Amino acid sequence: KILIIGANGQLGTVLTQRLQEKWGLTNVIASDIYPSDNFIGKFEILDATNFDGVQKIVKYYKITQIYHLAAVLSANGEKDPLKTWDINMKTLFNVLEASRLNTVEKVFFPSSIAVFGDNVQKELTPQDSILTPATVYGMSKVAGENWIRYYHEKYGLDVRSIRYPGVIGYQSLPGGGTTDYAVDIYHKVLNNEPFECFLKNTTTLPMIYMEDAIRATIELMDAPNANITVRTSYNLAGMSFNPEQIAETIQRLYPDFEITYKPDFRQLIADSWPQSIDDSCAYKDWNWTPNYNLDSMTADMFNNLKRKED
Ligand code: VAH
Repeated sequence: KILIIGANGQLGTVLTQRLQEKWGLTNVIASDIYPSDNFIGKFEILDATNFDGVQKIVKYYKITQIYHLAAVLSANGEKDPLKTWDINMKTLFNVLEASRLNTVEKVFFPSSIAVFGDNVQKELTPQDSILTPATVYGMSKVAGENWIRYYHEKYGLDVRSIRYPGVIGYQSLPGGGTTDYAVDIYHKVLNNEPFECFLKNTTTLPMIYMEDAIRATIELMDAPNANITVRTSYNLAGMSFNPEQIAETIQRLYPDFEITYKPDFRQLIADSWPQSIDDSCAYKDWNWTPNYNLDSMTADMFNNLKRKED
């Protein structure tokens, strides 16, 4: 039985559907802090900062895998630093303890390129870079990576993790990330609205299309235990682009689309992040390779967003 925590989130929404397809509706328990309208499948209201709440579900359903996808993201997280730290860490501790003390065999913990700070190689950032993140969200992911390695070393818990780049998808709206301009831009085009970008036109960031991000997650979790040599979190690369480049791919299809740039506090966060990622460990250990580039992502985004509107 699979438990997804944060099933209403940007990743959780899509991963839940994919896990239902893979394991069957009755074997997947989706959960979040608030209900999800017209959800198909098993759903539990769960505040994962409450240990008893997490353990109750793990015991009742005899959960064997947990995907912990609940967190306060980078930009939103800066509004209340100590609350962000508390939520991101307490939920992880509850997942790790409820897993160790019960039937859970595998745990997935999402990390992020937000773990990297100013003092790393910005191009093809190495897997074993020094981690001095600029945001509380990034700090909570660095701490989380060390805690999951600790639970693997001390208790033998099979916890696996990916440092996601900015994730772009049509299935869900993002919540408070620094890379979310690249999701919002597609919605603005289809609403015939001009787009004001909160990052500079030249801000290149590592990104990944939702289809690739979800496939990477499943492929990592399906890989033989012996192949996993990284027990903090795997670097993962999809593509890299800046606002000017994504606007160009869009203007090829929508010539009248207009973009203006009005950098805000999120520019400082983006400037502290890498421009591209070296994901050779993911390739070596579990054959990772992305399928989507900026053009094929843009085509797929519009095909699906327009279908949703029809
Ligand atoms: C954020 N979308 O912006 C998330 C992600 C790499 C970015 O961590 O916070």
